[in-house]
Amino acid sequence: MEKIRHVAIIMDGNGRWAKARGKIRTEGHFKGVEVVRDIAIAAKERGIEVLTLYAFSTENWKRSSEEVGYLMKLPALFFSRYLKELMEKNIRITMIGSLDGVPKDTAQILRKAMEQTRNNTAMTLNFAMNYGSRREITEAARAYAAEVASGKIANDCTEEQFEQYLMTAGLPPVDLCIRTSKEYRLSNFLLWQLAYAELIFVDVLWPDFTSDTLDECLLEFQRRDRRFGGAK
Ligand code: V0D
Repeated sequence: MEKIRHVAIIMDGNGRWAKARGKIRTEGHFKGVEVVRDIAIAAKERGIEVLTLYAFSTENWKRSSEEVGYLMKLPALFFSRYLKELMEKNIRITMIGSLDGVPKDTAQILRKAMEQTRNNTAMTLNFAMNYGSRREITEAARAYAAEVASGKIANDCTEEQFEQYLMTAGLPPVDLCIRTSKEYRLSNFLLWQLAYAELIFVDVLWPDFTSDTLDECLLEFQRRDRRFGGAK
């Protein structure tokens, strides 16, 4: 049994879930928040060290202002309901992406939750917020170039050194990426980090995703032979 340290999830299908029930899209997002809590707890119980969830992409700003406005209130809803429990369960909240453009009150709530949980050690619940992988890599390249230009370092970095400029620096490598809702794309999520990860696409809408679905994915991961391109 290979240990799974880091799981990433593209949480898709909230709109479709709502539509199928004659509800509006935001009702799917609302249900999705509860599922985030359930899957975070389940992941912790299974010994996963880091769970990275794609909450809001740099492309999501193109949605209607009503929907964006609603989505931006969900972190506050999430923490008002679950921060106490996350503290009790010793879960640390971190973020990748950028708080630029995020409403001030929401950004403040996110910073406060990170600050309050930063010494927790049971699991890291890492939210990708206003995140895009190409932007992440571009910014890493700029930061690296700036250090070379200022003479701090030589222009001879390896992959291992370059990775230290990505927002996931310090986290274990991603072992498994799950995408829900029958979409078969990475949608600008963790492009560098998923180079050797197992990819699992499940025909379950995010609001219907349960700890049993997670267990099926973890079983499928164990069935696959991970060779990292070697002959073994
Ligand atoms: C809607 C399904 C939790 C995906 C899950 C801002 C789309 C529910 C958070 C959250 C969203 C984010 C950061 C944080 C704590 C909680 C969240 C968004 C959307 C977009 F620190 N659920 N959730 N954020 N949805």
